[in-house]
Amino acid sequence: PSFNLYDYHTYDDQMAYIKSIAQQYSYVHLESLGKSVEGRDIQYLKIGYPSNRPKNILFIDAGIHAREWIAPATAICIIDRLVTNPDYTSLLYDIDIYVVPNVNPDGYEYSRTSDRMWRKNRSGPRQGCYGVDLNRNFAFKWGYSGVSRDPCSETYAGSSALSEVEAQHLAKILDANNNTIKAYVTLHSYGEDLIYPWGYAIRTYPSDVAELKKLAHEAAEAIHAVNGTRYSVGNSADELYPASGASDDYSKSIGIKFVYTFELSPTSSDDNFYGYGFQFPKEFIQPTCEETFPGILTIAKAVQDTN
Ligand code: 0X9
Ligand code: ZN
Repeated sequence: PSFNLYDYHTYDDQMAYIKSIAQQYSYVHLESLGKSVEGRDIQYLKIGYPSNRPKNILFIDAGIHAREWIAPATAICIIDRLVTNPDYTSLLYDIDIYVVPNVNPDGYEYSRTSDRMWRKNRSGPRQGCYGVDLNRNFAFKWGYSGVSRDPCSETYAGSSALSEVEAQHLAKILDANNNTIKAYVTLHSYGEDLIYPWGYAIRTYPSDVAELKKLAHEAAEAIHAVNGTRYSVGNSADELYPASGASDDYSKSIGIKFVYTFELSPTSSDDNFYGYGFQFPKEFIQPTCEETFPGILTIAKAVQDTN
């Protein structure tokens, strides 16, 4: 009742909010992926009406990187939009939408209370340093590019593929549903980019890249129509940089069709890396959610069309 969608919240408050949504709506269920390394429960929502046949799934996660606060805030706002608007009832009869608002609760809390620029999880220490970059820890081309073997680095890939419990939990649910998850969207910040695999090497694309690109452009167009924000669409390695072991490449490698990383606002052109890029004022949560939501709906409709 008192939850403000347009503010940044503690992890406990985020979880209390999604729990309250599950209690309020019969077609929403609260589940757990498992615990983080510090023992926080990584909870998520399954949104969709029951059906006799297996339903295809749009899987959304956020918060893999601790400091990217706009991502969990947007995920939670997307949940609110989906459940409070009756326009989406028929969509939710056709497909299920799973939303994990915060994959890395330990890192998020550390970013809130100790080091605003924290990116990794909080495992360790190793050589006196904490954390693995969860978006370098997945089991596809692990350690191949854009990673560090130094535990003190921001992009430390971990001691082995899936060494981290948070990555294990996410991989497990993706693996278990790889035939029915038709789209995987992972919310990050920042840059205003909508990027697709493969991310591990430049100019290296899945065989269905034309379809990925087409849907990405449709989603970017839907985003643009809201406030005029122009997302750059492209291959993640070409558009940003090569980096392997990320959750998007992993999802694509296990056969999920439409795989996207959203780098939410702000854009990188008008700020400084250690400035408000990650420290995006709460006033921007609402416009970011309002424009991201139709981008997500575009992908949800593509999942619906796979029926
Ligand atoms: O480097 C990352 O993990 C992502 N950018 S961020 O600024 N949020 O850290 C981009 C990941 C893109 N995907 C792959 N390289 N596979
Ligand atoms: Zn990120």
